[in-house]
Amino acid sequence: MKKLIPFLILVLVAAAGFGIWWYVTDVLPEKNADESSGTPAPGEEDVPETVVGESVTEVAVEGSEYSFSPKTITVKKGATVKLTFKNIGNTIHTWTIDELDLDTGSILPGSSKTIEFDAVEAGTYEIYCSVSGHKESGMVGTLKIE
Ligand SMILES: [Cu+2]
Repeated sequence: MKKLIPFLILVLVAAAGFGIWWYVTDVLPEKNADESSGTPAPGEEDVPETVVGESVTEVAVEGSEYSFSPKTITVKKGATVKLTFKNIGNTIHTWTIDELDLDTGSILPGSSKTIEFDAVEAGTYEIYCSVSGHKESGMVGTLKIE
């Protein structure tokens, strides 16, 4: 019997070792799989739905000394707006809305530029030409998002 004790200890250690190995290789992976399947992967949660068929509104504006035509632009909330500003005047002009961070930059006479933006928030926004003195000379307009 005394000779059997070291042998039994060896068997117990081996069994324990096998038990740990079995737990790590078989049970843990399944546990992890169960946990991850219940929660969405990062980036998948709270993604706003893309509206199918969202409209693109194309707007053409001309600028000269010292006015915009059309002066007032109305677009639908949620629309993607493609706005083309053409300078038909004899000096540099811009089409700018500070509140929406929109600006064509300086457009040379005879040139044009298209900017694209999403009409996200309903409201009335002031358009102006940012060239010094032009706003004061009446180069202003209104963008309405409704
Ligand atoms: Cu101007």
